[in-house]
Amino acid sequence: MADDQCTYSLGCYGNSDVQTPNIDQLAKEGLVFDRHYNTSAICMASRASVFTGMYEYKTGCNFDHGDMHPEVWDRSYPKFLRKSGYLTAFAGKFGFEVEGEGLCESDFDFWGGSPGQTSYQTAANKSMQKYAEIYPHSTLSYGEFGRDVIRESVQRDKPFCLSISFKAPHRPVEPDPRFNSIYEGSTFTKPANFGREHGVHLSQQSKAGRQYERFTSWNYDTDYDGVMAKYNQLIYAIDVAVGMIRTELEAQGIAENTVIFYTSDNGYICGSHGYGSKVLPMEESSRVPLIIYDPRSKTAGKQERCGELTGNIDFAPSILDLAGIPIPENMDGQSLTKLLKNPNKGGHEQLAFMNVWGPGATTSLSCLTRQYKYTYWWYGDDSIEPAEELFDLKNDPLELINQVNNPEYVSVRNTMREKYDQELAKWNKEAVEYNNYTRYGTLFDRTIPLEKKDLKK
Ligand SMILES: [Ca+2]
Repeated sequence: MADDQCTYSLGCYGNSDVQTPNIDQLAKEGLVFDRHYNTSAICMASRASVFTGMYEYKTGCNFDHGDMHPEVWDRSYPKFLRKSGYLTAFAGKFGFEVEGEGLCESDFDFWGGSPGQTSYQTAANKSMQKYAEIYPHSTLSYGEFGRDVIRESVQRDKPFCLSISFKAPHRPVEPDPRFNSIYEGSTFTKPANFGREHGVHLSQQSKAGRQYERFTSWNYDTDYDGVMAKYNQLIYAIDVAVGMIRTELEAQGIAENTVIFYTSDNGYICGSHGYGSKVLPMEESSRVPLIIYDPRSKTAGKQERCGELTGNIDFAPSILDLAGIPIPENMDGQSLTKLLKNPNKGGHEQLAFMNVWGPGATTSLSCLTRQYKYTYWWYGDDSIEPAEELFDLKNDPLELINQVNNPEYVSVRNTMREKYDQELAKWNKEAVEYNNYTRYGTLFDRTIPLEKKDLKK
């Protein structure tokens, strides 16, 4: 799992300006998902959902909100797998802490994890120091950690579950200098929705956070090629690490019996609509790469793609399913293994997307279906009115036209409002009562007037 990697940063997702040969090869051999979303597009909350298969309002875990509670962690995929006899391994950015247990190091047989944002300096990541001499930059150190886990598991003749959470390409911009030549002097094609002129139709609320000013303060407007060269260089090293791991699986003779997932914890807006960074519900930040390679599946080697709706809440149930462990009912996600057999049948009818981090104005709830995305921006003040966005992603994948006031979309809008209300009802019913989640049941309610909402963050 990468950190802050946008979908359009890989050859297998249509970018011909980048070099990602190992991930592209994985895509060729596996199944590529074209509509995979992180239901919260921010590091901490997304990782909590990945581990537990639940929406953020049930993990109760995000920056500004609080740590995960131990009873939530107890139902995470590493805990279930270890109980079932798997060796468990984790390296990189864990992303959250569990109350009273910290990083849960003792739940893993192999530990290369680190607190907080971790460091690109391998020597600064305590659990990874033994790799620092050969791999002073952390990205390749995680590849080497992976190789060690694979070797050791084979020696012990035990099944294993290895989770690597790369720091790359998250800021600070510190790529491994050994790859400085890869994109030297390169130019990169801007996305077709790049720039402020493609953001005028987006809500005022979405412009109230730091994502809007970062279009200029992070130089997407003035130095797009320079910024993207460094970003893509960070991803290039992940690609090399993926190659290291796959080579070791082959060398140990277990490549035909090992399933690989490749994804990112959230997407990244690199100047689309005149924004930068993540968090917001737009495609660039909420949608991420997902490749699953199961050498035993029917789709393996057929270069197929999956256009069904999937989410980060699906990882835990999928991993349990692959291991033959029953999926607990508290999980919101579903196993993706059926899609590995038939990529045209399955996935979600609808998914929620949420942001409850950052300034109150930028908090919002969205409902996604196979074709549409509806967002309710509840916030208002002297200059901003509550707003709705409706995008027809099938006919407008770049989100260039907000259809919410288009008479031709009245019936779609009404249906999407209903589906949104269903997602909100789930929130009201199931949100944890701690860490400040229940108040959003009122804030996100379309039918409660603004003056009855508590605007204080
Ligand atoms: Ca992230």
